Amino acid sequence: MLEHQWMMSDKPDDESDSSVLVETRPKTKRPPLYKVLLLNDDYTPMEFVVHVLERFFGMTHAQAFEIMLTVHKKGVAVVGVFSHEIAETKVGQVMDFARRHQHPLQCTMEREE
Ligand code: TYC
Repeated sequence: MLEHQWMMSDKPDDESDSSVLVETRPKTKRPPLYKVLLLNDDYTPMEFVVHVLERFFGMTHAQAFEIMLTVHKKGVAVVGVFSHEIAETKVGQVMDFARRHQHPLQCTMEREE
């Protein structure tokens, strides 16, 4: 009785050619996150900034007061981290609210490393 030998590509579902089926790591990348920054200025009232942080960033009065003081002393602070779309919305809401109240408060966003 002759022994049968499988030859290259004569076997059903041949996976011996490494160029055909190679395990690759899934290339799914998480979407980047964006820091929303609040900037200090000399004119916006402290209570207005506290109100902004409560209203648009869901902070308690105590949290908002603490972050406001950090911005006042250090010049800038991260007030939240969001997807690009949510960060843009928050920046727009703060800038619009400040403009409507004629305060020079500035809010920007920055891509996280
Ligand atoms: N520096 C402002 C003042 O003394 C208060 C202030 C805090 C303004 C934070 C902006 O993002 C700000 N009235």
